Amino acid sequence: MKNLLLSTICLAAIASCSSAKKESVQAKQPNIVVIYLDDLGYGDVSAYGATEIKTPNMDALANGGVRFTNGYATSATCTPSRYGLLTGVYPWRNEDAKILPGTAPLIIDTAQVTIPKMLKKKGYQTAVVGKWHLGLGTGDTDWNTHVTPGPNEIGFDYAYILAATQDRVPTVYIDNGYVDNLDPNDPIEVSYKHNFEGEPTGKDNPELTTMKWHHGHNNSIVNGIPRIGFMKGGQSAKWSDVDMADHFLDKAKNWVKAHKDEPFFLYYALQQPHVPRTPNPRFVGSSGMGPRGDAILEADWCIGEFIKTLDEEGLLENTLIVFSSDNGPVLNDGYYDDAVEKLGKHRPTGPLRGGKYSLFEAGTRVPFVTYWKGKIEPKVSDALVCQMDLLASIAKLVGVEENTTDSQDLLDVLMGKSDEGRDALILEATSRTALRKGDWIMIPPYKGESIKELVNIELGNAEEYQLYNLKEDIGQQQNQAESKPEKLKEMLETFKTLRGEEFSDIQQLDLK
Ligand code: NG6
Ligand code: CA
Repeated sequence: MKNLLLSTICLAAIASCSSAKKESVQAKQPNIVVIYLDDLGYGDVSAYGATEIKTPNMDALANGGVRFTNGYATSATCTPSRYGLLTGVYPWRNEDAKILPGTAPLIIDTAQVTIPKMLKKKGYQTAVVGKWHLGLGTGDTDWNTHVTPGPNEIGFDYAYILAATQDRVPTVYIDNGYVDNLDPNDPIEVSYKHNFEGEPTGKDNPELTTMKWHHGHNNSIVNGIPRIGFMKGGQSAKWSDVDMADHFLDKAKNWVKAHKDEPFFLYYALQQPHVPRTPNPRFVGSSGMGPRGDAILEADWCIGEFIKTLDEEGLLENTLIVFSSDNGPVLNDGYYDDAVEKLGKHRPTGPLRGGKYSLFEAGTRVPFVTYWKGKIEPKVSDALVCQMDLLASIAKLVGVEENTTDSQDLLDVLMGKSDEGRDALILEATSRTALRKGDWIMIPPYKGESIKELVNIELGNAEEYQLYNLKEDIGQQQNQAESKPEKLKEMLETFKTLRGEEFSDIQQLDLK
């Protein structure tokens, strides 16, 4: 009898324990992963129509989830887009949200709401692995001590990053605020103003370079590649460019494995296919398109390996994956690397006009996919969505109250349950702004073509207003500003309301 009682108690205990376990598994908040590429174009992915390049792992996400055809980065360059993504705030509200040098201070206020900070309230583990480019420190950074504030201070528990871009110094990894592998006897010095005595540069020592610069990129030489900015010391800490993709992939995979039992948010920010394009030798020649194509295939492989890890760890059914790019494509972004010469029939912009830096569509309209195995049904959505909307949508997903003005809760759209996207969106390209509303885009007059010739991209500047119907004219060939004055007026009024009166380019607008 006593035995029976004991075993009944035992059984009950086991049952309650296993049901508690089940409950905790069921109640576990979904993981969220943002896979973010650098300069990947709308037309660079085969699921988005590329025919000369095959990206099976990006395609698996795009064809197995919601593939947005009107998905936007906030901006046509990196820093502002990343700012918009993480804070849910239009980057033009922050005058520092412009392409930053490697020495720039952190541009996100440590009191500001960010996706990782918001998720911390719900007990998430949070990490960034890859490209940062949102500034570090408070200015005048000493790279030999704790570099702070940075990602750890805006909500990331773990941050393994490169400070700015692959083409900017310091060319070292930063592990939770400390330069990885730094030898204290060989301290790092960094300057964007002057070279350090005796240090070779791309400009003066072309014989030491293995990659040739075309414009900019003629300062310190690291691994044979001339960079933007000057750097001295830190020899043991310098990254290996050709191993960067594998290195970040390992960090991302290991972090996920270590946190698989907690809800997690990972911002996996790959560096490809930004310049300098340095695919690992395994990928050299794989695309037939030179380093740019090879770097895209390398990134595709990384994504596949990363997804495999989620699968092996049994995490895919409980993980929302967002895949996108920070801005549109560019071929020659400052190095001679055959991107132009070996392009063949490939069109990195797809059917869109412009490219990186441009107010035309290819600047900001990017591959944008949401994937969640078993939760999101495959579909193609034409809804207007922006990366800035992830903050409010994720808030809804995990049940946090956040007051947001710019970021819109589009969770149902991201989950493929609704096609009601945004009504309107301000797009930004190197401090100029335009309005997308419904099927229309209005670009105010802007002057200046400074980088146009160098990168061979139309920036979208014109002396007159431009108004295009993107549904009928995705390539932006028919300017209807003159023939549709009523539409133009309506667009200008919305633009003015959304941007606010205080902005200088608004004051120049002719609102007759
Ligand atoms: C530009 C660089 C370009 C690239 C870009 C930032 C020159 C001439 N050009 O200033 O190579 O680094 O900044 O790209 O230096 S982004 O994707 O990070 O915005
Ligand atoms: Ca970029």
